[in-house]
Amino acid sequence: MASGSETVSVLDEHGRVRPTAAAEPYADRALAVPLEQRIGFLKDMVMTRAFDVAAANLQRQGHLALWVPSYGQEAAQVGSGRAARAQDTIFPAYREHAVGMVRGLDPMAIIRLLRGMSHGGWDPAENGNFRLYTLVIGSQTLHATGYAMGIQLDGAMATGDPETDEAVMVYFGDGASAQGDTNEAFVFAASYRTPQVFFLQNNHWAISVPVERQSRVPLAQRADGFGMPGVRVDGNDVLASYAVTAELLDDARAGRGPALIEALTYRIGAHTSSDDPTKYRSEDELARWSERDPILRLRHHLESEGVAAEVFETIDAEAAELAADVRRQTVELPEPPVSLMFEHVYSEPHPLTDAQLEWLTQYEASFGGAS
Ligand SMILES: Cc1ncc(C[n+]2csc(CCOP(=O)(O)OP(=O)(O)O)c2C)c(N)n1
Ligand SMILES: [Mg+2]
Repeated sequence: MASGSETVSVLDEHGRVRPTAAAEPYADRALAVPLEQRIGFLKDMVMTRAFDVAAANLQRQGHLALWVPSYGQEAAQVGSGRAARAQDTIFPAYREHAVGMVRGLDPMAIIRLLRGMSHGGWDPAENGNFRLYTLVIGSQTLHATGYAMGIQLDGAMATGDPETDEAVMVYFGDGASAQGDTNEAFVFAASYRTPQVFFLQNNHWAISVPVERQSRVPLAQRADGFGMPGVRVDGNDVLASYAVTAELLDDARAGRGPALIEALTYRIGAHTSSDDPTKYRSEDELARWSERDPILRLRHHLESEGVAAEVFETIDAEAAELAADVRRQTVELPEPPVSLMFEHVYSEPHPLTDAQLEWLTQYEASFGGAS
């Protein structure tokens, strides 16, 4: 059977434990996740959702230049993000807010980026090796593969020590799967057997282009042609997402080569705040996927495991607090000085940028107010 033709799922749509046939190699690992950790997954997902909704509203109120919603993709992101080890390096695209948060990134760093206040975002070394967002579709797959080749050259893998062996995980979308960069990254990764996992979130849309335009076969099957395993996972099932990623990252760290995961999920929100999805997708489709909300699924599962109502109430209250805090901090953000955009163009002072700064400073002063 070609890999990727079946979907790994452990929780069904109602949150019941019903592993599919394809889940067989991963089910033990998924079901061994202690209840406390499953509650932690729910908290990660609920916190990210609250952050995402607050940020989308802030954009609508004029406080952010742009917002890129993660709404609906929380299980794919939290499951995979929590499967990575501290020493692993993560290359996101631009929608992976949940992954950033589980790696310890202050969500205000994302806010500052999308308010246009910072020109990169954060220092990955101080933020869980969570590298910078990239809007150039698919480019991060090459960065990730290059980094993974570096790990190989450094001998920082396959030593047999799970505490220090490193791997890389790169996130990208169904649209990015059709980019040249991504396919070149697959070629290099497979032929050099780099220690990395390609985590493809198939959220069914690349802005207004449906996934059917990207491929005639399930995207996970593409891995076969490059010579690496491809696994299709139910991306709205956090336990499946966690178990498959943990397994394949272990393989990568141990020197057993790269793999492709296709996580089936759905972008419930707009592509970005500049997009109007009602122009190209049906209400029925949206309603069908809204019923498969990954947070509700995990919540139903935890309820059936006997988790008390107060636990959910506490999580919801903490999430509301985070959202309020993000709103408060955002409206209080100071305007950055106009000089900031010139400061990081070159590492040394440069006469051209100096002249431009001088001109802009005088121009701002011509309005009479403080610049
Ligand atoms: C190289 C490049 N081409 C085109 C674009 C414009 N663009 C921005 S997002 C996007 C769609 C990406 O879809 P997908 O990879 O499925 O990711 P998603 O946004 O669904 O998470 C495109 C074409 C871009 N940013 N970079
Ligand atoms: Mg997509």
